[in-house]
Amino acid sequence: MNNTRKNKPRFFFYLCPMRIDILSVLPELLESPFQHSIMKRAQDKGLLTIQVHQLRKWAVNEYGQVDDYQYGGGAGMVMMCEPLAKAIEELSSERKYDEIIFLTPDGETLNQQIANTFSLKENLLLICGHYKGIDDRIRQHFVTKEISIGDYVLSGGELAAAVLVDAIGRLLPGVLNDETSALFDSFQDHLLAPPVFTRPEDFRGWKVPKILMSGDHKKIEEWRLDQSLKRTQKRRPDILKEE
Ligand code: 6GU
Repeated sequence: MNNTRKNKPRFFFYLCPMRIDILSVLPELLESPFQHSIMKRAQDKGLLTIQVHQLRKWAVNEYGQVDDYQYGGGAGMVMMCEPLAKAIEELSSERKYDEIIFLTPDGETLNQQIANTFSLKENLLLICGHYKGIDDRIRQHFVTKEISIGDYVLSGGELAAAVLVDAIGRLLPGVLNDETSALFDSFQDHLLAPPVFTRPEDFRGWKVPKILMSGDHKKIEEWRLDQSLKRTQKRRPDILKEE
């Protein structure tokens, strides 16, 4: 059984933050994304620890080599077994990972449900690939999940890792100001979010829907649900759940 938050008493949420380790040859790419806004708050509150590790620390030689030509020929380098295996084994000796996730365009496409599931874990290890990818034996023997962030190719897994960490981090209890707000996100209930408005009531003659000013909370909720449904039907009929 994986070690999940599910079976723990609620106060453990605060004593037992999530930890995410990330293996990368470009750790600099992952500095800024977690130093602002909600990801910063999650870390400041002690709810999330993110540790980025330079894979070259486990390089095969003094030149910092972590990649090599691929067997069978062809352009592009492949990330070698040894640095990855050593890194994964060393990190795994310090804590037990619930999942070892490889970011790759041929992985399972990330969606809200996957983010929700990962947000219940305690320790995640993310592996960012580069070049032509990583030696397949690492995928076979260490990796437990392979995740893509969409059907397009990025030059490395770092930006995808940043997306995944953000999607997970904001779901951790206590991270969002108004904890209920993640419940009303687009995709959380198979619906897109309704349109939102703020001051002024009239901008260049473009008016805010009257119902939102009515103070009738029941009517407003009905209107929002109706807007969500219409939006989803029009834009994303594929996510509408049949109930
Ligand atoms: Cl996870 N990695 C790379 N390199 N490209 C991607 C991706 C991941 N997801 C979509 N494109």
